[in-house]
Amino acid sequence: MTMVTNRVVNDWVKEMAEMTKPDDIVWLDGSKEQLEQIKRIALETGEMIELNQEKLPGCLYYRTNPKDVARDEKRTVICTTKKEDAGPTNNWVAPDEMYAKLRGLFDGSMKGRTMYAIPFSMGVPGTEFAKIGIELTDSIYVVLSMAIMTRVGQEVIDELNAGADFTRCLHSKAQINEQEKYIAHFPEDNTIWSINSAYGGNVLLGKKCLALRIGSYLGRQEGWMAEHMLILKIENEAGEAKYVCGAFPSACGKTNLAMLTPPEYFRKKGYKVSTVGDDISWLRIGSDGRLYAVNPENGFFGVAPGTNEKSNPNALRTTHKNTIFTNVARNLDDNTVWWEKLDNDPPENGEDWQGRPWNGKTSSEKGAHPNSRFTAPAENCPTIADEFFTGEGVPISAIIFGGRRAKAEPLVYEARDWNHGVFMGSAMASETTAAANGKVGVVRHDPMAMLPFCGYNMADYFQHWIDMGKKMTNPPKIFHVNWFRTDENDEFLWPGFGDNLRVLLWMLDRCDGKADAAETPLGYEPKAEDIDVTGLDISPEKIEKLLKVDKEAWKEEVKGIEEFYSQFPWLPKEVRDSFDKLKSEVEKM
Ligand code: SAT
Ligand code: MN
Repeated sequence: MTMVTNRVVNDWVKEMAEMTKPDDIVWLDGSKEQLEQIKRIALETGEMIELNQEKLPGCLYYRTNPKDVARDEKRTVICTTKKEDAGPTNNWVAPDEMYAKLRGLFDGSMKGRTMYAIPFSMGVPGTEFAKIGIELTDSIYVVLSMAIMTRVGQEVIDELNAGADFTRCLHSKAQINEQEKYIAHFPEDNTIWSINSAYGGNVLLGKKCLALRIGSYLGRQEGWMAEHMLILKIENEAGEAKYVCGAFPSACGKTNLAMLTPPEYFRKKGYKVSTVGDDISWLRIGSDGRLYAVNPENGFFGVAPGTNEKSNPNALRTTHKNTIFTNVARNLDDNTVWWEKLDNDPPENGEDWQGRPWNGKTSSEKGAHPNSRFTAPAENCPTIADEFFTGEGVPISAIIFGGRRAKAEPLVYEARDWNHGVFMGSAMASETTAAANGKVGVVRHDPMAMLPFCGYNMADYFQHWIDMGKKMTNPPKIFHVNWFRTDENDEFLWPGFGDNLRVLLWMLDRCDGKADAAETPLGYEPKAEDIDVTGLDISPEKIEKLLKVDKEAWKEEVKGIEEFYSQFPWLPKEVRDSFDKLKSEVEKM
């Protein structure tokens, strides 16, 4: 391995090591041999557990501290010189103050440990989209996870030695003291410091911290977008490919949609769905005036519970080798893993996510934590698209916004134009999930699914969307979906999963000018007969219910949006105008 010769890099690593005082520093070269060696250390210390190597080759098991099981939004801060640059939806601390506090916490935090230096790329190195980072960490779990989730190694070192800029990422698990946990972003310095956590979203700093918070900040400066979006490729019977992006809050089915299995009727006709990404998109305008997207990640950090042969067989396949399982239940008889809804055969002789003896057949307690995860290489995915590997960007026909909403939100509607679509994204709300600490099932506004991930003022972010629209001659159409609407008995009205393709196909027909639609106060809706339900047992009345725009419910929605907007001293005029129009149209219903 060639050494890192870039002085800026070496000075920074030296400074961080002087503060954190590790026993030694190990640079990652991305080789299998080195990772294997590091893994052995984690197995020896008991930090990680090797699973059944016949059934789950290369797979490891990891447990976090029971108080450290999800992203922590309260402890996540954006440190900009001016408070208004972080905006009303972010926690803000002045950079000097935060650095001072964190220097105190990082002082000696790696004593007795090794500091690993991970050179990584988000995006395929050398492509227009790619960005480089270095994460310094004292956690082997982070090392092995980053080796799955990002592209680590020599190519990145070569770029650094050629003088490439990089995001400075520092992580120490320290004592996992929740009182002193911070995930701090310094966008003006291209720097992230995270301490006292060992849970994925807080510590795999390439993911939410770099690819979304710092990424969105850089995107605004440099004229591109970093979004919390999956990327899906859909091929029709003639083999023509189209690509869509979808923004949904955490744990609302992005991974399932990204790996969708078409219903049999469409499969037989020759439809094919492949996966480009399941969580993050970086988007740039191409020379043809269209919007192009890449997935900057190299793996999936997916929610385990609910993943099964029916809901997502592709995700299940993806996790059968070289995967790290976090906070799921263990089957001690054959040293494999289990989680709720995996199958109807929970282990009798098991261990729950906290390592306590657990009989899944008789216990009323959950075996896996609701936010337990798999960290799996994208290359394992049976439906991974070729375009994932080139990192060149795929042209996006449609952008989908969606949330988890029992009431009010119809199955699908289309924005009248880009600006109206930006409004729709800004007004999005969803029921909270176990992906973040806090109450579950409460409706909260989550614009573009970016509320926890936007690295700057959200009003500026809406403006950036509007500005990007002005630069595109052929922008994607924008849609809103809700797979989670329920009836009077709280039963889901729509089957979801693979059948979501039926809704996607209506959207793509709209993009081609081939499908009909009706005007509603929300935008264009399909008529019940416009959605192809061949092979699905669903009554036209149910579809009507799914599409219904209820005046009383929408009067409440309008109030909720108004209240959410009230925290912003200003909003783009285009967003305000769309809101005013919605409000008056709902009144007129
Ligand atoms: O824990 S992560 O932030 O990486 C996943 C998510 O919440 O979307
Ligand atoms: Mn996510």
